[in-house]
Amino acid sequence: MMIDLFSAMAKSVIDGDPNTAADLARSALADGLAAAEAIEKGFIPGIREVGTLWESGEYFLPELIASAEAMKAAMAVLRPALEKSDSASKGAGKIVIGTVEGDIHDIGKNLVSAMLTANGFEVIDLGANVKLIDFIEAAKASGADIICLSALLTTTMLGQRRLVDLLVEHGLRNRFIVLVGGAPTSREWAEEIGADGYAENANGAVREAFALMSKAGK
Ligand code: B12
Repeated sequence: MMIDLFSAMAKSVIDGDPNTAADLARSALADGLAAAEAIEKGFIPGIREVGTLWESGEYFLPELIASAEAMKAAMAVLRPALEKSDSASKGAGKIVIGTVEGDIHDIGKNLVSAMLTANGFEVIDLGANVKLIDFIEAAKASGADIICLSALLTTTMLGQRRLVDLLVEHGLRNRFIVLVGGAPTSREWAEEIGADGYAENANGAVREAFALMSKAGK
């Protein structure tokens, strides 16, 4: 049963068991399950639960790290399938993405990156803990349309504001679309800091990226 499979996926992340997580991901693909569905209905609920267990003091850093490893093991199996574009919309635009400096959370950013790739965007992924100036340099060098900034900490989300300010200081604000996301951020936050867009999840990021591209006449 599918429900059992999804809860086994969630459990493998909660238990911090990368081998089981990868096995479940592999067998899901073999059974014809869509990678996106396995992630959304199986693995993400698992890592969310881990966040709750951490918040309530039941999980400590070692458990958090083990769970993140399990999540990554599943993603490593699922990401190639996720990125296999239906190629209807190649050349949707060029995107530079990364998690801002001081922040090493990259699971959500990787998911956003994979979904954008799957939808025809050319994605330059700078990784996590990325210096703000490096986003700007990479965007300039590649002629990117959009800069995507991920932040998972209330402290590092301030880097998103700083990036927008830096673009203004460099006279580049009109050259790039800025799209922000990550658990502590919101549409209100995006508006407050003068970013162009915000999305709550990876599918939303794809929708928002397309909408912002057409709004900018690109
Ligand atoms: C896994 C995890 C870790 C892993 C990260 C592994 C990795 N490689 O990513 C490890 C163990 C390393 C870790 C470390 C820490 N963590 Co942590 N971590 C989490 C946890 C449990 C899950 C995050 C996650 O992967 N979620 C799943 C993904 C799929 O969701 P997501 O990241 O939100 O991304 C989605 C959306 O936000 C959106 N999105 C994301 N990025 C972008 C970008 C754009 C442009 C767009 C449009 C959309 C978008 O789309 C994504 C897909 O749907 C969260 C709990 C939580 N509720 O978020 C805490 C959490 C983020 N961590 C927290 C903390 C405190 C820490 C530490 C400081 C702990 C410590 N004391 O050392 C360190 C920070 C180290 C650092 N400097 O960065 C806090 C942050 C509190 C705060 N408000 O600031 C949280 C919220 C836990 C908590 N409730 O207290 N963590």
